[in-house]
Amino acid sequence: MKKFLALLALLMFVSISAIAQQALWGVPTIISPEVHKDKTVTFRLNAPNADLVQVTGDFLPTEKIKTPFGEFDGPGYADLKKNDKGIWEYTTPSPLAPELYSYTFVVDSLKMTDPSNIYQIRDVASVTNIFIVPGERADLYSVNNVPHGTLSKIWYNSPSLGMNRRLTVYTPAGYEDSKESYPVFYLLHGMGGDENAWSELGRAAQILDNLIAQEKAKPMIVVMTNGNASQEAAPGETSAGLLPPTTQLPKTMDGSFETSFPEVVDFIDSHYRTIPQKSARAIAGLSMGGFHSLHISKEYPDMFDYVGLFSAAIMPNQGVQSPIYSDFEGKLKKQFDKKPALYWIAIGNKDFLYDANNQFRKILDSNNYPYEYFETGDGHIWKNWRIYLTEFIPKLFK
Ligand code: FER
Repeated sequence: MKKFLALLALLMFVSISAIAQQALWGVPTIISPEVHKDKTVTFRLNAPNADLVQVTGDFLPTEKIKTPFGEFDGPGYADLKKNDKGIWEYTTPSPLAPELYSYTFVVDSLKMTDPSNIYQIRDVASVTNIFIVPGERADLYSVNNVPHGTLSKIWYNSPSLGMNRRLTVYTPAGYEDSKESYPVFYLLHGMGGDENAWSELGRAAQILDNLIAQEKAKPMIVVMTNGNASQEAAPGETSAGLLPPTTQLPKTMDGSFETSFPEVVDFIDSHYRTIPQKSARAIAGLSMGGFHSLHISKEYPDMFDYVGLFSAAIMPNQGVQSPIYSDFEGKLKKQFDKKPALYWIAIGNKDFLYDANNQFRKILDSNNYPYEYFETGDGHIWKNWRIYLTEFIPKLFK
């Protein structure tokens, strides 16, 4: 009997541990990437049978790539070298500037993420690894030892779009225990993005935590919408199942999202402790989200005192019909007659929307509408949008 009980106990232990320990043995045995003290970085991949291992990412000098929008500078490539243990390795020849970088490996022409690096993010339909070279502005992208805000995923009802839709909402540290009311910043993503984009690719929560802790930003609520009017939520977060992400969604940039936007503001003002007035509301977005911010802020000129266009698309595509886009200059005049506290335009000098932004600025200039302009290098990339966010937030709610 004793023997039987001991056997039973052993069997139970083995079966429980088989369930409990299935992931315990997956700890990587090599370190990749390794960010050295001198800010050079080493990438490693254990692939003894591979013939060619490369790393591609935005830390490398750019190369020309073909896209549906034309030819642009894209992430460059570097070859790894195999050592006698079958481990491929590449160390950057010089220190990298502080920044959040993304990369993948290419193994015998197969693009793959780094199995030693669990830190991955999705950008539209691509997944890449990330690493941070610390220092300067990049320290705003790291989780630091400061009070942290809360990120919530919350559903609101949109009668005009006919569905419940998901928002990501950042409430600043202390929100839960305070009785205060806060200003609200609506932060909008680009094409192929969703309500997750700014918190994941844009490091919005880290940037806000850090700027608020440094007293460079007012504590604020930040609402990250889903700007795809045909979508309830990010891919995989709806009853439609684990759909592949796409930029080709119905109702893209056709006026539907702009028309529905007051429903978001009403929901936020009725569910959070907000200061429900123009002087305490900001709206900004990247690319399609900049386009949305431009058109929403001029459609509802009493709603937002602070407007940010980050690498924004400006005009609707040809053939798009919506009252939202009619009387462009007349509505702009109404908006600027009401003297917004800040109209802020930022773009990289290699962005495919650079010329469109110049033309828009000419319209503003010729009417003497005041705005601030911030130009960076590079093109239509997340590095720029994180920079713009860190520049824009300290200007809000002064
Ligand atoms: C366009 C220019 C820019 C356009 C879309 C964009 C659909 C948006 C790009 C982005 O959000 O990254 O003409 O047409």
